[in-house]
Parts: sequence; structure tokens; C-alpha cells
Amino acid sequence: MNLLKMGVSAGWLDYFRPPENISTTAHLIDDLFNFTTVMVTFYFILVCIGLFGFSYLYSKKRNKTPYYTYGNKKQHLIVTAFIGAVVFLSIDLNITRIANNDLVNTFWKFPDSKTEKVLKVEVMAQQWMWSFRYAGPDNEFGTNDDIVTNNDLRVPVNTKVLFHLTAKDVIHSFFVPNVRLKVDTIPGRITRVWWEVNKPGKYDIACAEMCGTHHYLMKAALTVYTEEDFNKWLASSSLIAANTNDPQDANLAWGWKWEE
Ligand SMILES: [Cu+2]
Repeated sequence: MNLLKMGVSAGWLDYFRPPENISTTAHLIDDLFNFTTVMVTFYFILVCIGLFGFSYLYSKKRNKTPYYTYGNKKQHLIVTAFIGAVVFLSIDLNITRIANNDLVNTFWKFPDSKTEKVLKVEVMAQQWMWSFRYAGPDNEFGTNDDIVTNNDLRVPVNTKVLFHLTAKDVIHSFFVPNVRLKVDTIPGRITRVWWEVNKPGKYDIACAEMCGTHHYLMKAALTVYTEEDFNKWLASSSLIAANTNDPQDANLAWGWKWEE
């Protein structure tokens, strides 16, 4: 383990922080996470003040005669309902409101390849690996010039990437911590997700759905290239695909017609 090495470059607080944010939308998830943490901490402190404060105020020392109550008087019910409503309105309803806004205004606004530049990628999850498919020079999925990689996703920086995902066997979950993005891949169904990453580098992709004995090994690499490097990689991979893709190879035949 290189924990020591990491410890030198990173402060101990870094172990509590989420991984580096590399996308245009990750801050929305972080904001929601922080909001929830702050609100829950605030109410936790209030509850502690109440619990320990009343224990102190009504201790045996200060109250020689005990007072018995079932807490079922009208006044008690009103106070309880009021506190419950305040907690519900300030935490739950706000989380729902923020999450719904993020979904409608951002995560469900899928990029449209007719009006903007979009890289399309098909993803196939299976026990226990990830396969990625690019349409290749003919821009058609499921044809013999497709570029297919295993456990190796490469995308350009500052470009919207639209993923269509499915699974071969059981439910998996496509999880990219640096993008704060997680979407289930389901046999017989196509799920969609998009991102725009803004930092070249190497990152991790994991499976976030317990999918069998080797679930923990279901890891893929994400490489974010500059646009120039990506085009170079795409061109050389197209050449390799054209020369080596075997139409008889059943392992390559999982692609499907792309439908928006
Ligand atoms: Cu999995």
C-alpha cells in the first residue's frame, strides 16, 4: 500500500473528501450531499442539547418528587407534530426540491447530436467486466468497423459524451466517482447517462451493484484525453479495428442500433 506516499502529498482531511471533481455537473451532487450533511448535523446538535439539557434539568438531584407522564396530552401531540413538520419541511422537502431541479434542468437534459457535438458510446456490463463501443468511421453502431474496448474507456475533454448502457447477465451499476455519476445497467433494457468532463487524466470506473463473487474486481480505467490526443487515439484504433475485427467473432457482436 502506498498510504504513506499518499499521506505525504495529501493532508489527513483529504481522506474525508470526495475524489477530485472532474465534470461540469459533479458539484450539483456535492451540493446536495453537503446540504444533507449540514442539516442533519444541525438537528443532531439540537437533539443532543435537548437530551442532555433535559437530563440535567430534570435529574433526581433537582426533582425530588417524580412526575409521571405518557406524553399523550393534546399539548404534547401538537409540539411533537410541529417539530416533525419542521424537520420534514426543512430537510426532506428541500432535498426533494433540489434533486428534482437537478434532474429536470441538468441530468435529464440529454445532449442532442443533431444540434451539438456529442460523442456516443455504448456500454455493455457483464460478470465481471465493462465493454465500450464507439461507432467508428461510418458513425453506425453494430457494424464491423466499431471500436470495442474492454475495461478501457477513453473520452475527450470538454465534450459531451452520451452513454447508452445495458447488461448481459445481471444488474450492474456504472459508477464514476470523479464525475459523481452512477447508473444501473439492466439486462434487456437500455439506460442513458451523459457527462462533460473537464480535466484530462486517468480515473477509475467501478461497478456499484453487488453482481456476484467477483463484483469487487469489476473495475475499468477512464482516460480523459485532450481533443487532439483523443482524435489520434480514435484514428489509430479505427485502423486496428478495420484490420482485426472478425465478423465471425461472437464476442464482438453485442452492439445495437443507436436510438435517441
Ligand atoms: Cu457488476
